[in-house]
Amino acid sequence: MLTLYTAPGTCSRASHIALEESGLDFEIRLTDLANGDQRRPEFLAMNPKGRVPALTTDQGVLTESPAILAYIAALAPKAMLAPVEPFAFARMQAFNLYLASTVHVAHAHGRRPSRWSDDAAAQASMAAKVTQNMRDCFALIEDGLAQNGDSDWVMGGAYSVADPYLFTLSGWLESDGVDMAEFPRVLAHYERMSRRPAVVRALQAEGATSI
Ligand SMILES: N[C@@H](CCC(=O)N[C@@H](CS)C(=O)NCC(=O)O)C(=O)O
Repeated sequence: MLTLYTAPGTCSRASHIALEESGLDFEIRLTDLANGDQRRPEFLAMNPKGRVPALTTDQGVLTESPAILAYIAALAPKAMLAPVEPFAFARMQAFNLYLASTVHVAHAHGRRPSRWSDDAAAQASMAAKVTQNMRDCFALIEDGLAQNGDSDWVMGGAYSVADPYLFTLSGWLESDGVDMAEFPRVLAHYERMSRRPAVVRALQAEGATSI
């Protein structure tokens, strides 16, 4: 059995949507980050990183969104959630790793600057850069989407696990001070994703009242 530890509105939403798309049997454990669930001993015994997402499997625990997303795609080949051709698969991984290592980290400087400095002025200074950094990241993503021709999806061909991942991080733009309308292709992708039944189911399970 697969169990996803997830928290509403966080990066773990991408893995949750991918599981909904996959047709696999799974359950979710909602983790209350504001309440410190992720720092409780029972959570840390499962995932010492103290973060979501974490996916428990019969073979052990998986962490890191790009790894979980690729695993879900590999486990459910019939759902066709990742390209099979090696170069296309590597390109999807490059996109997902950019979201994890650059876009997510840019966002986190606003929410959790204490990860990088104890100095209040340095924290404020880092937080002040979030809007511009997110805008720069999404300008790059928008340019990438522009090269997709008629495709509705991030990788330019079929839907893949890159789509719920982009959808999830696009959802952070407003709180980071960026109007998604600055990026028409990102906005159209977000709206398209919002209509997918798997996305609606995942958000309902999170208890989100609106998208
Ligand atoms: N590199 C990890 C990052 C995971 C992460 O930072 N998750 C956040 C939510 S978006 C979290 O659990 N934060 C809780 C905390 O920092 O205490 C990934 O991509 O999955």
